[in-house]
Amino acid sequence: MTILPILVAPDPRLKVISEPVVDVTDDIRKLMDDMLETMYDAPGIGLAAVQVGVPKRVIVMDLAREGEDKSPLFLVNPEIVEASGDLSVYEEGCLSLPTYYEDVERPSKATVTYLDYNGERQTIECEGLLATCIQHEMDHLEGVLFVDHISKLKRSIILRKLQKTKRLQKGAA
Ligand code: GNR
Ligand code: NI
Repeated sequence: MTILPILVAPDPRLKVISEPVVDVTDDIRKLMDDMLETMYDAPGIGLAAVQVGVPKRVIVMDLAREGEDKSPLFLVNPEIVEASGDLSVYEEGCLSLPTYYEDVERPSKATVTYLDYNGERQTIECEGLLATCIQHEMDHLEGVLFVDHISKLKRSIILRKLQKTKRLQKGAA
């Protein structure tokens, strides 16, 4: 398995709309294995393929806490088939927006269908952090980041600071 570099905003590759996967092949499974290792290393609770520069509709997640057994979830071509009218607010972070956290409001519950690691269709009912995380990851597949859900002022401050950090890192190298 390989730890892949994670793209950090602002980066035009994070705005690309990801393509559906035609078939869950060994190559897709290898991508999911590498993404999972990358996510655990980061560490994070979810990762979309586009965050490692692969614009395919592939997501890995693991909501297990430190000390608990790992429980990886692999979602290919996920679709929200139902979302609740009631919303909840969660303070979100993103590996592509390192060190920034903001409250985001989303449907509290969602029903999601997807293909699993073996290419079999699954349906899950999500609520709480799982619902938040799945919607956050599915946004990535549309080129959307959590900062796109907050005020324009907060968004531009965060993106400007990240741009500046990149400039300073380039200069130091
Ligand atoms: O690790 C992550 N934590 C997190 C916290 C609250 C809401 C969403 C997330 S997802 C994020 C990893 C990530 O950037 N996935 O795309
Ligand atoms: Ni993210």
